[in-house]
Amino acid sequence: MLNRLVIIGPGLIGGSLGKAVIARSLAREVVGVFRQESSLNKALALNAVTKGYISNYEASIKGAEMVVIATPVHIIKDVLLNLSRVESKGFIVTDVGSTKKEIVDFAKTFSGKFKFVGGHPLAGSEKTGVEFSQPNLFEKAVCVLTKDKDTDESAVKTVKNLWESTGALVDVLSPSEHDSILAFTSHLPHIVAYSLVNSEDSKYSRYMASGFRDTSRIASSDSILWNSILMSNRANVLYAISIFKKNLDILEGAIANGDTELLIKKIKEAQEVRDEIY
Ligand code: TYR
Repeated sequence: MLNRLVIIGPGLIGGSLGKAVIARSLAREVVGVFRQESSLNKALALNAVTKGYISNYEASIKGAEMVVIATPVHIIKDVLLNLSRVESKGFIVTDVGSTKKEIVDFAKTFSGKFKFVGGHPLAGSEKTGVEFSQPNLFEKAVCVLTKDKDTDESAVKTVKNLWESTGALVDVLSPSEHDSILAFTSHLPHIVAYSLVNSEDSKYSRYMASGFRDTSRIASSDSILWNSILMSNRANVLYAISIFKKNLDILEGAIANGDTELLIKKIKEAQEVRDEIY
C-alpha cells in the first residue's frame, strides 16, 4: 500500500484512477492537485480524491511516493517543471498522456529530481471531466508504460504494480514504439472521424443511421486536447494519414472504374480484419 498518491489534474482518467485506488485501498491518501476550487470540490464530493490542493505542489507532494500527471498532453511539461521545483526528492512520476516520446524526453531533464515512467492507459471516451470518472474504468484495459535506456527498472515495476492493481493489463513499450502504434490505432481514427463529420451536413441528421453514429463518436472529443495530441506526434500522424489516403484512393479508383472485383476484395479484407479484432 502506498502512503500518498498524488494525482495532478484529476478528470475522467485521473478521477477514475483516484476512485479505483480508494475503492481498492491501494494508498492511504489520494491527493489531487487542481487549478480551480470548483474542480477540487467536485472531485472530493465524488470521492475521486481524499484530499485536494489548488496548485500547491509543495504541500501535496510531501510524503508522496508517486505522482500521476493526469492533465491534457500540452500541460504535462509545465507540470514536470513545477514538480522539479518542490523540496522533496526521489519520488516516482508517471503520466497518462496520449503521446509519449516528447514527454519522456522532456522528463529526462529532471532525472536527478525524480524517476519518470511514461504511462498511457487506453481507456476513457470522448467525454472529459471528473464527473465521468468510474472506479472500474481500467478493468481489463491495456495500459502502456514506456521504457528506454534511461528508465529506472524498479520505478517501472512500482508503476506497473499500481496499474495492475486497478485491473489494467500492462504492456511495456519504448516511447517511439508507443507513438508509432498509437498514430494508427488512436490518432488516425480521430482524424478520420473529424473528416467524416466535416463532410456531412447536420441538416440531414434525420437520415444518419447507426453507421454514422458508430464512425463519428470520437469527433465529439475535446478540441484543445486533441490538438495537443496530434501536434505532439506529428511525424507518425502524417505517416498514418498518408497510408489512409492510399487506401481511400484504392476505393475511389475501384468505384470510378466500376471495378467490382477490387471493391469487393477491399471490403472483404476490411471485414476480415474487423471481425478478427472484435
Ligand atoms: N477517444 C477514445 C475513445 O473515445 C478514448 C481515448 C482517448 C483513449 C485518448 C486513449 C487516449 O489517449 O474511445
